[in-house]
Order: sequence, then structure tokens, then C-alpha cells
Amino acid sequence: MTITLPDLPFAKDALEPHITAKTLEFHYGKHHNAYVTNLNKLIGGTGLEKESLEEIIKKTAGDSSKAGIFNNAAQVWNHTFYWNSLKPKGGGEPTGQIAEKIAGAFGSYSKFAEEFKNAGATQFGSGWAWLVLDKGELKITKTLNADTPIAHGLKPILTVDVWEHAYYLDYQNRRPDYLTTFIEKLINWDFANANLG
Ligand code: MN3
Repeated sequence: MTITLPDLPFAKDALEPHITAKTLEFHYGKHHNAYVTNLNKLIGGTGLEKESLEEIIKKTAGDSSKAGIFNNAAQVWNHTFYWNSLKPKGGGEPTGQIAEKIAGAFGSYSKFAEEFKNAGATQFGSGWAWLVLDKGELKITKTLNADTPIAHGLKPILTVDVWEHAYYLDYQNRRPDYLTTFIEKLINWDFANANLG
């Protein structure tokens, strides 16, 4: 199937002042869009054009001859998951089942926040920090470049993009400030709760 660029789940200026419309014009309108365009070009005539995005990712993971397809497919998937991990007036302490699971796995919300921020801050170069379920257990992990937990049998719950294009216009080199803002002001806990189901 042709892979399409999903609509953003909010208006481009809805996350201001934390993430500006200018950042989203580039990050969604240029970067995410380019991954979709590149992927459709690369899968044409390979047989993969008949598969879903998730199947393309799983079928090309770890195959160096298909790295271009994997990287673009994973970036399409990761970005859609990231937009859904964000919410205007989000962040702060969670409610519902995710609150109980975080308390069980990390001891407290503040300990989770510290570990999640640390994962994003210490990802060397480009990549992603994730909250995932690993055989039902909540864990924090990070991936390099386009890599994605769905290629490793993990179930993503939340993600934050730590490629420079995600924060440089708004935060320049201050990745830790971007991560603090993501945690305190932007996390979509409704999405996290839905992903536990
Ligand atoms: Mn990005």
C-alpha cells in the first residue's frame, strides 16, 4: 500500500511556546514528509509496496541490503508515534493505569522523569528515548538513528525524538531543557494509557 503522511493530531501552533509552529513546519512538513516520500520511492517494485508500514519495518530490520528502506520506514513510524506522544497542556504526573505501572517499575514519577530524561540526554548523536513494555514490564530504552522498539519485539508506550531537528530551532544545543519540557508540559498520558491496553 502507498504509505501516507498522517495528519498531525493537533494544530501546528498548539504546543507553543514549548515546541513552536516553526519547528513543526520543518519537522513534520519537511522531515517526516520526506521519509514518507523516500519510502514510497524505495519500496516501488520490491514487493514491499503491498505491505503495511509495520510489516515493512519487521521484514527489513537487520538486513543491511535494505537499510535505506528500514531507515525511512522506521522514521515514518517513529514520527507518527512521537506526534501522538505529545499533547497541548500535557506532561506532569500521570493518572490511570500508567501511573500505577510507573510507580511499580521506577518507584515514583520523579524517578521515572529522571531516568527518562537521562536516556534522552545520553543518547549519543541522533536517536530516540522510549518508554516500552518488555514482556509486560515497563522499561526505559533508547535507540540510535532510525531504530525502533517494534523491530526488537518491544511494545512502545511513549517516545521523544532527540534528533537535533526536533529541538534546535527552539532550544539550540540545550537538549536537556527540551527533555524537561517534554516531560513536564507535553507528555500525552492518555496515549500512554491507551498503549497499555
Ligand atoms: Mn525527527
